[in-house]
Amino acid sequence: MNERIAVLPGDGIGHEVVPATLRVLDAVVDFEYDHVEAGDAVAERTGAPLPEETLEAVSTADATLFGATGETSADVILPLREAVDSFVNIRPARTHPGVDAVQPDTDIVILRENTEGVYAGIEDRLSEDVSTLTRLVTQSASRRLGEFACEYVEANDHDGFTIAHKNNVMRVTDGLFVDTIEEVATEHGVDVDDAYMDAMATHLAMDPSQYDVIVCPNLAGDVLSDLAAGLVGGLGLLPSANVGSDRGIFEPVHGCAPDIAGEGVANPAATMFSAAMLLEFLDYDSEADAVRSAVESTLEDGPRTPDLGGSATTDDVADAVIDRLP
Ligand code: GGG
Repeated sequence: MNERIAVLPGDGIGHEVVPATLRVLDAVVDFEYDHVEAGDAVAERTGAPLPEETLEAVSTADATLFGATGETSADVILPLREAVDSFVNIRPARTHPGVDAVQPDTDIVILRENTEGVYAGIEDRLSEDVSTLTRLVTQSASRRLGEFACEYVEANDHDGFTIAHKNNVMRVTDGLFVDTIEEVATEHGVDVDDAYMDAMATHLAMDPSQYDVIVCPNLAGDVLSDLAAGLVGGLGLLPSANVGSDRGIFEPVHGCAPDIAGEGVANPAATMFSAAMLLEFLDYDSEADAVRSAVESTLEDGPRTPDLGGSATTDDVADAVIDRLP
């Protein structure tokens, strides 16, 4: 039976990079698509950003290809991640031959905790003057992330991982996060070290080669991955996989880019790399390799969108990628 993929472009350039990526997917697999909607435009039209049928489609699909949302991100992507029990967001950042990079030696993978931290949504407005945010860190989520990190480094031949944290300030929450993950790494015999996330940001900007796999809390992962995108050529290049026990949501790291939305010039590479991660997740390994190689080859000497210094359209890039598939 064909895999059933929920397709959710979201807002802005999501409506450009997702269709371009579906053309590439259609050239290598025969999936059944369930087209659904959510985001700012849906909220404006209906009053609610995440329709029930979208939640249902994503909760039951084999995987979801997601574009981007804007103002309603918290109301869309956070419940969707919860719906597929996605406890980790995998965000690889590496340089690509032919693409100018601030740091050409970047090859890191960020494993971002995906359910809690300051993104748990526990915020309050206590008075005109005072607002609060509760930072949730549990031993169970930290353990689950630690287990995943150990299995990930073992399966992908990494030497170990570095935990990014701020346990000198957030002593209780990041204390629990670091202690739990270190304990799991010791149980697995996996090498682990740690770094303060602020110092890590400086190290990443100056010499990213000192890091390989980084395991971090939710907000730190969101910020560090955008920093990593800046090192390798921009947000148009970074994919991500929200992985749960048996479902996943695959999305570019970038947002809906209202400044260029509608012009047809958004870089689809991040979404295409995300589609390659989706294929891998569903065990279509050779198709994943084919898509990844075709996108790499296009980045190296094919048409480029304006973010990479070219004048090609999103569809020109998709055409070139499809031409380079085996
Ligand atoms: N496709 C990525 C996207 O829509 N990003 C918007 C955003 O703010 N995401 C928050 C998050 O990744 O937690």
